[in-house]
Amino acid sequence: MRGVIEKLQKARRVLVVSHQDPDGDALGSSLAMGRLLAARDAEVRLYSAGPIPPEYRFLPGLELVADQLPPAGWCDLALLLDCHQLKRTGPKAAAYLERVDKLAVIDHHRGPVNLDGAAWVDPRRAATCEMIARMAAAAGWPLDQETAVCLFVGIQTDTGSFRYSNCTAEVFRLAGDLVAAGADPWQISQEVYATSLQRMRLWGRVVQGLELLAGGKLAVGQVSLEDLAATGCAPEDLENVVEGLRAIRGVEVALLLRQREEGGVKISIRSRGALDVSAVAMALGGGGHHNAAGAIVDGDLDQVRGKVQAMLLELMEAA
Ligand SMILES: [Mn+2]
Repeated sequence: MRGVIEKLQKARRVLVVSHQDPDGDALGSSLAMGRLLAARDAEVRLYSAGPIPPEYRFLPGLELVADQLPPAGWCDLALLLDCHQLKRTGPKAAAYLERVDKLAVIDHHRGPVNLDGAAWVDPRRAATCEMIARMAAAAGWPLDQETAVCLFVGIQTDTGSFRYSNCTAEVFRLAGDLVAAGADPWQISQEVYATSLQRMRLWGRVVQGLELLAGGKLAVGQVSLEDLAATGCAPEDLENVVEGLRAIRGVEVALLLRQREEGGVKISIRSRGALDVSAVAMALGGGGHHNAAGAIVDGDLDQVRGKVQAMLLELMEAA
């Protein structure tokens, strides 16, 4: 953390980059960091390859998050948030970051860290926003209300609304500080958990086709391009669906597969308790956490489904 604070204190022009398909933590941490740096008179650009899910459009300053990179050589520091692999930022940003001299990282995902620069990667932390809240306190940087809202959203969404096992006493304390600084949990929750008729219809399709395997311990759902087209949904409308599958009593692992327009299949895996699904995701070129992981896998829906199902069944048998 100290190394990152030092780099941030010296930097005058900072490019903040989070991962592709940003979630509440990626967007919340980018916007909060942008505000904290601007308050210290640094020039800041925020980049995300998108798409930005509609439930986060209320975040203060969201219009500053662009899928446009500054001219080469603009920044004296690039800060990678909520990921620590260049490829997670999307092809455009990854190529750009290859050529940046100074890099810093704040992230809580598992996986090998082989980046030069100040990398603060701590998989024990529930959210990148939790890390930034701790860093701001350690550095003595005050939080205004907007920053508190952004950090609260990241912590709230990455803990499944304060339900997951990553939600420690310290996370509750930090969240309490953010509420005291002006983050309103009810107002924020109304925005973050609002749904739509299209989404409900997509949910219906996933549930209709849902399969329970291994005596009800493995739930597998899938979404084809046709499902998206028929319901008028976009890929980002699937946020929280896989968590819903895991919530079925008796299910230990939930797998959601989504056919991608760009080719290949996006898989999201969730587990309960001791079952570590990040290893399966990593073996497929992805990553994540103990109980929540994902990857993009080449192949069509049936092929990828068969392959990943087999890997998960093996993992569950070994456990
Ligand atoms: Mn996160």
